[in-house]
Amino acid sequence: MAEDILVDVDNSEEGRSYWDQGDKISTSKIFNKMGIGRHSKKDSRLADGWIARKPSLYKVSSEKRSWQESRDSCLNMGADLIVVNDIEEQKFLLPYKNVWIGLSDTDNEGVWKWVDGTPLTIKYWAPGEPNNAGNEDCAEISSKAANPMKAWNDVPCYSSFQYICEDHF
Ligand code: 2F8
Ligand code: CA
Repeated sequence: MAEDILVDVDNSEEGRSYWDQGDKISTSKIFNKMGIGRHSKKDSRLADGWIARKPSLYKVSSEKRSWQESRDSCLNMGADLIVVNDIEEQKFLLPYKNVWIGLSDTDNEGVWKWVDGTPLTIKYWAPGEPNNAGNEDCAEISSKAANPMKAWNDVPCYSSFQYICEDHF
């Protein structure tokens, strides 16, 4: 947030100023009056196709990448891969298949970790997963799961999938 300072009002162009000559006005009031205050990060994200679901914003990629390249893409946008914190967030994922989520066990086989460092507590693995069938260290939403609420699957991190970035309001 820019520093809010008091400035002198220049009323030299008659009829064009909102304030009287000699007034002191704060820059935040000027920006609000000009509409600049409405151009928040959230607004520009929404204009760019991000989906709002409090307290987060999500962007579903159109392109496919490896897990790490997907994560880097999210980080480059000031976000990260999605962290599924509760059942409501898992429900939000229902329409999306074959997308990366921010979960991996690359650092320590069998110890699944979210990108934000939170431990894996609630889990929505498909039956029999994660099975590490051929060095599978990254998690996707499987398109083959019978129950979409139990659909996570571990796959090789070099696999190419779409991905979901998450940012917070
Ligand atoms: O592509 C790897 C993927 O292959 C199968 O799913 C189609 C495995 N599922 C079962 O063995 C039930 C996945 O575990 C594996 O990740
Ligand atoms: Ca698997």
